[in-house]
Amino acid sequence: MNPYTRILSFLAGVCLYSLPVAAQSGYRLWLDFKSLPTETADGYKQRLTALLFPVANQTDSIAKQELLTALDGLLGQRPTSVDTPQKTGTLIVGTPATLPWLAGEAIGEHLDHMGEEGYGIHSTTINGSPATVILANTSKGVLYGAYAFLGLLQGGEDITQVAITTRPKVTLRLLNHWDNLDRTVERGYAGFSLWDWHRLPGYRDPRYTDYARANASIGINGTVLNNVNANALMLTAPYLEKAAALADIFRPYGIKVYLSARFSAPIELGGLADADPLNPKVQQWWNEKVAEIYRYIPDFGGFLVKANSEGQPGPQNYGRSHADGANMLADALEPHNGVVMWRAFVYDDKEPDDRAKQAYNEFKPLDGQFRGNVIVQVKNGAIDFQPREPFHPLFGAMPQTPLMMEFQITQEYLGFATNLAYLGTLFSETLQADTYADGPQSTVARVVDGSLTGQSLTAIAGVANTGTATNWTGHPFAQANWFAYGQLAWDPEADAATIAEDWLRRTFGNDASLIGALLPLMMQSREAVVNYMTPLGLHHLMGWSHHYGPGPWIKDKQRADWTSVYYHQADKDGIGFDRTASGSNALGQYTPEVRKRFEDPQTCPDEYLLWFHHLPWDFRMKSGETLWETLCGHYYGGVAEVAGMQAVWEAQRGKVDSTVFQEVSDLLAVQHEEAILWRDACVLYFQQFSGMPIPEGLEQPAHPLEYYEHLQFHFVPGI
Ligand code: GCV
Repeated sequence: MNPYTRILSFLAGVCLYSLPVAAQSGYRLWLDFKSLPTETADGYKQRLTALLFPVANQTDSIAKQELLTALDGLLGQRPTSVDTPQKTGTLIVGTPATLPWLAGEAIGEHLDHMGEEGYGIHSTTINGSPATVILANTSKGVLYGAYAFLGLLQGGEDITQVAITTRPKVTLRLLNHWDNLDRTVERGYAGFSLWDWHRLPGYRDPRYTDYARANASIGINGTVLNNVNANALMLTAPYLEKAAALADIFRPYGIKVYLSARFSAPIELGGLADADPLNPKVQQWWNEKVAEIYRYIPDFGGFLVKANSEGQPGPQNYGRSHADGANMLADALEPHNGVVMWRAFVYDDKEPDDRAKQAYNEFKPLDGQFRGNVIVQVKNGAIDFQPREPFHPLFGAMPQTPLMMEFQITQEYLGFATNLAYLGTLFSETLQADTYADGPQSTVARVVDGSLTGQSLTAIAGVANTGTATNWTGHPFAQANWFAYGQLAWDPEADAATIAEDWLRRTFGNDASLIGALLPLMMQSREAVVNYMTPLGLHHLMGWSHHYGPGPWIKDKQRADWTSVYYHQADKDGIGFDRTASGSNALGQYTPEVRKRFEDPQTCPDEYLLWFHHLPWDFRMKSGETLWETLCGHYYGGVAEVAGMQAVWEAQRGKVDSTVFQEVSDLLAVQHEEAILWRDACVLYFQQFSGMPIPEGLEQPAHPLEYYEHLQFHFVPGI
């Protein structure tokens, strides 16, 4: 890097917040370090009068600048930069390289537990004077520690007794952008792609820095820039140069760039006759392409691949397996330390007996056949990011293969950017699910963090919900899902409620009544969506193709498993997909303990009942009600819950920024209408089969079923 570029990129590094103040509503995310109440600030000021932070590189500079700016904002006091600990309270920040003497202090022993990316935050005494120390083995750890420390202050935590030592349990913590080169975002509801490809690499939008900063603040260390439905052009020199510009901006924030690779690129770009992974010319093409990428991006992370899925090309086009395809790319990347993230979201185009079984059927036999730098990326459930799915049966079923989790942060199936749905609960529910792969406590979290099977290559991905929207995510509360994903990627055992509270405090401040009201609202919000969209284990009932609104009537499409009737199987005799031994036996893909939990409809948890069972409308639920009554109860209950959320929010008027207040208020009103739409459409649709009345006392739908069936939505975002 020449000196001029270095200065420019440093300035970009410290140029926080690119938008004019008037347009900033929500732009600052959880990093808006506004002044704390005087009493809280005064409590901190004494301990934070001086800052001892020797800077060795650009990452250190960023961390130092963040601390100085944020402390100024929070406390109205900028600490004095010093070279030695002071008699007054000093904030000491460094690594063994920048502060060698720290390793000799008692707190230095914590360094052994921090690894490459972890950090410690400890209140201590140095030379008899109070000190707060942020220490780490690397500058990246220091940066994470600085953000975490500022989070403590935002939350009003007592910093006289802090003793935190932490390291991430998962090594690669990534966002997956389903961003296309024309700047549309597949299943994106927050505007267009952040990547302004046309103006890159010449123009480096300061927003790229703010993006990196937001991710670093929650421990995300990688980003896949382009859609898994990949365009081969992404691998051409002009686009690699653009990607390299982004990589340069992200690097000091500890974020690596990855790319989605189109499997047929050797044909499209290289003019080869095929893309057969066992064709030496194809291997050679990839070797050279990968070497070229590393010339542009020396720390390139690797490829994400969607192959033989939903029309994407892949090794099966040549009679080869997923392992053959992944290994070919892995061999090209291995000399450069790159990885292949090979997606298990596959289903073939023959009429399947049950799409839920297909990934397991294709991948389980390949266990142990992948190269060491391949990790198989598995969605949280076996169908497709539904409001609720049981955990994917592949978790725990491939002990000899690193498996990574793919969550969807963008709300494709949970109401886009109009519905408030806190997803920390969804993510956590999957991570805490017990696979029983190696006895009890074999949670999905332990598959993902590698501890169950001793895997050292560990990773997690979240399909991003970011875009050009001023507030990044469309719905102000969708920021919480980005935040929660980052926290759970760092520690899959983390508690969803604690994360939600942390986000609330960092976003809205520490008003106890506000937190007391909004925390339960967030914690219940996803369940409300489940209730008015797909209760009791129903799934895939959404509108055709754009996935907006209800569409339980969708049928007769080119593939049965793209329709709704395929999944709910409602008829005069009942509703639900029999996945027990008497049906598709998808349940047979789980361990006996999990099978036992789900196989008897009398004991199967209500949440998963119709996922695994086809039951008569008058089936007696554990509550004593019929299935039909319970189904109606959930649909109506979901709408009532949204009305409850509206009331709770209304009570916060005056306690949050007025622009954000109004936006959330308006969106909750939209959500309420959409919830009624879902409820009425689904209840009327299913009623034609149940032949039973909507239970007494519940409001009748405003229109007949035909009205809902004929609703058309044009220009829906995200396609
Ligand atoms: C990127 C679902 C989505 C598609 C998405 C696909 C995938 O089918 O609707 O938009 O494509 O999942 O995860 O590959």
